Amino acid sequence: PENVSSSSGYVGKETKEGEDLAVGLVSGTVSLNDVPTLAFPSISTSDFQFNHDRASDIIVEKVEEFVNKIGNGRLVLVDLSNGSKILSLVRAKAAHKKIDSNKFLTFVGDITRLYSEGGLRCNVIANAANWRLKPGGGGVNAAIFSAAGPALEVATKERAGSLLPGNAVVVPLPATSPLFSREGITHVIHVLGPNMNPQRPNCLNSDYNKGCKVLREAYSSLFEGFVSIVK
Ligand code: AR6
Repeated sequence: PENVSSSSGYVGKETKEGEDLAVGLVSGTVSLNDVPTLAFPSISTSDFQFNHDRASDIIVEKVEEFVNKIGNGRLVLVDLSNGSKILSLVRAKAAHKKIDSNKFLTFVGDITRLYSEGGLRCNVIANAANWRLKPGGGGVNAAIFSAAGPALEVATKERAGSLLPGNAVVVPLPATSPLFSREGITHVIHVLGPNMNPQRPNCLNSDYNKGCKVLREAYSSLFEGFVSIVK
C-alpha cells in the first residue's frame, strides 16, 4: 500500500479484499483484523481558518479523553499532504502526552480513498460540514459528498436538515454508495466546527474563547457519535 508508513507508526499489512469486506459488513460478520476505526479531518482549520496551534491542543485533549471509551477502536487524524502543519503539531503533542499509538494515529491521504489507495481500513469517516449539510463548497465536504454519490445526500436529509456549530450527526451510508463498496465505510459523521472566516456564515470574529469551546464541543459530539456506532 502507498503512503502507509509516511506519517505514522502504522504498518500496512492488511490484505486487500474489498468485496469480502463489503459482504462481511452487509451480513454483520466482521473479520478479526477489522478494528472499528474513525478517520477524521482537522475540523475548521482550513476554510474556516481556525488557528492551528489552538486546534492541535484541542484535538489531542479530546483524543486523550475518548481513547479509552472506544473499546478496541482506533482514531485516525487524516490530512492530504505530508507537509500538513496540523498533522505535525498533533503528532508532536500526542507523543509528548504518550497517547497510545495503536489507538491514535495520523495518516496522509485522501479521506475518500483510505482503503483503496492507502490500505487503511476505516469503517467510519468524519466530514467537516457546512451548517446546511449541503454538498460542494470545497474542502473535505465537497470531496466526501462527491465520492459518496447521491446516496449520502439522501441519507443525510433523512437524519438532519442543518447543524449548529459544535454539533455532529451520524449518517449510516447506504450500501449503494461507492464509499461503502470500495472503501468499506458504513457511516459518515458530519461535524460543524466553529467558523473564523468572515466570508462564511456565523463568523466568530476572532473570539477564541467561544471558538475553542465550540471546537471542543464539535470533537466531543464527533467522538460520542463514533462510540455510539462501536457499541
Ligand atoms: N482528505 C483528507 N483531508 C482533507 C481532504 C481530503 N479529501 N480535503 C481537505 N482536507 P476544510 P473546514 C483537510 O476546509 O476548515 C467546506 O467548504 C484540510 O487540509 O475542508 O472545517 C464546508 O462546506 C483540512 O486539514 O474544512 C464548510 O463550509 C481539513 O480537511 C467549510 O469548508 C478541513 O478543511 C468547512 O471548513
